[in-house]
Amino acid sequence: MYIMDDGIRLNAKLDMPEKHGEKCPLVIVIHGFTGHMEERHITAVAKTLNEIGYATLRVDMYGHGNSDGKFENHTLFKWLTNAMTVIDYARGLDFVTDLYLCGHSQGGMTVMLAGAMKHDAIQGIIPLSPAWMIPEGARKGTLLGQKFDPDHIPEMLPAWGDRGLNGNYVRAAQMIHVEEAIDRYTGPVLIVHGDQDEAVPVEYGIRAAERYQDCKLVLIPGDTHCYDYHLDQVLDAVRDWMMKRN
Ligand code: FER
Repeated sequence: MYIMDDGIRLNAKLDMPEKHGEKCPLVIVIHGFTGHMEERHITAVAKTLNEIGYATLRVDMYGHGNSDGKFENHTLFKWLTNAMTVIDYARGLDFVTDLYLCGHSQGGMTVMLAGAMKHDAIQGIIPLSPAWMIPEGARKGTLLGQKFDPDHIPEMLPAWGDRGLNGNYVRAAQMIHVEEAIDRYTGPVLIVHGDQDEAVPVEYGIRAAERYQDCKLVLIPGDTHCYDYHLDQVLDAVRDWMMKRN
């Protein structure tokens, strides 16, 4: 299924809970940078939510998975407008009661920002290992393990593997201030972060949790960015927190 965002097709998959009545709550689930909706940790989180009565809407964001747009042309601005469109789509579904946002890494930062922008439309957010050091890195000139002059951004940056990334990604990221989004969102938050995260230092999960008004933080000892060792503990954290809300 595709959700249209101003001419861009966003590949999306709706999974209903195992047991449900006419209506149920729904969680939008967003992958990270270079990721997609079929990644192991993304499908596992969605399945866990489906088991406890939540529908899930997994989405491939601009330039990722089977959505339109080129990876090299994606920016956080594009992901944010994607997220707002997907939230509006979900709110328009007849069966949806409450609405939650869950995202991993760059998708985690996206739900922090979209949660602030759409705070009146959602009941809670779950940033998983949120990569909210990206704007800071863009301003300092350190991203993707590379250094560049933040005042003279290259046209293209070499990104993961053989993929390049347009310098406009960095320009957009430089203008984003996640602290403002944290302060603006006063609803409930669950942050989960592995303390051996090699891509997003765990300190970012801790700092965000301290700054949010109403946040539960679950640290996973020994785990990595994509939860290679203890995905089950991530799922337990999400299940425990969401069970109390439904
Ligand atoms: C970076 C480190 C991590 C970066 C992006 C990420 C664009 C995002 C990771 C993810 O979403 O999984 O330097 O630069």
